[in-house]
Amino acid sequence: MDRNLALEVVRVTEAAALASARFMGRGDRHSADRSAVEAMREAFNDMAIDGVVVIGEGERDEAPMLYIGERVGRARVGDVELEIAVDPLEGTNLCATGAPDAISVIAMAEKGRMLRAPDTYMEKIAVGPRAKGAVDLALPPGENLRRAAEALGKRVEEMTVVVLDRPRHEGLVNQLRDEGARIKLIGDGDVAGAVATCFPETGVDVLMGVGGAPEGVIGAAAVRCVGGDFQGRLLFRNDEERRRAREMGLRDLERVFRAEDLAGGDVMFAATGVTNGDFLKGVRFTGTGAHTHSVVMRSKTGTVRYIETVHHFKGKPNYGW
Ligand code: VTB
Repeated sequence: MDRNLALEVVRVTEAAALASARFMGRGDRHSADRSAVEAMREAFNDMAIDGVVVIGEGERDEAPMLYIGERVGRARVGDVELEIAVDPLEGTNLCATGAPDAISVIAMAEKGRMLRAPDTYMEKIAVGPRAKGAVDLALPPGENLRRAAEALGKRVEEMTVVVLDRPRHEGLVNQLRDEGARIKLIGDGDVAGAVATCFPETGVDVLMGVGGAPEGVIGAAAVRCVGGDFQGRLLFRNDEERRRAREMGLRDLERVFRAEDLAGGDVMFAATGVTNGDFLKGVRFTGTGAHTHSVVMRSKTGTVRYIETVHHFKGKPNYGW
């Protein structure tokens, strides 16, 4: 994957972040999401790739754009063929309420290397590079916590585990509390939670619990870029979900997926902050433009680039901001 794509992909997440940030705290998550989707779709047209959306806004008949199977990018002769996972606004409620850690994200992989994840739940565990190999989704949460703590050279009481704040996590949260761990309950956005485990300055050590499967693929791509560990197992609510998973080509529905199974080969990950977060600053409007804060990383080299951009709205393509 051409390294020059790193800058191009950031333009696309920036466009979506700028558009949705207009709706921060306005209590309207649908408009925030729609504006992010529209801006991202439009910004893709300028990108020198021949991409296909593998993880997107839904099936073709339920999403007007960025649907699964949609071709995106300039698609000229010679443009690289890529599989793309998008979440134009990860954390729609976070944006609608002005809560931290709403981001706009894209992950890209070589053709054939990204899992077609059904829109089901996924049980996940993520840790940063220093704890890679120490955890195993098949083990109980307490055991994983202790193993990760040992790998990081910390006491369990010094560990911070990110968990989505959902009733389904009551048992998990109780177990972690019994172990003595510190817990950060988040309203939404477990992609940002997975990414945070790889960056010690966030203070986050482990992500655990059940979130969306599509977000699992994006989180795995991110974690792979920096050598962290991500494992996921699909969870189905009913037979209809199982049927759809089989239809999408999955055979072993109980399987624990490793990061490489979710997003293999060369992958690239880019995110732009919408609201201020542990890892990225949110969009700040200035009157004549805006400042954005993004990260882009590649698995091939492990390079992590932070990009702070000063946008002047005069004379720029207008994606709805
Ligand atoms: C998580 C979270 C997302 O969905 O994947 C979650 O990271 C799982 O679904 O931001 P539930 O809301 O049903 O728990 C989101 O909250 C939204 O896609």
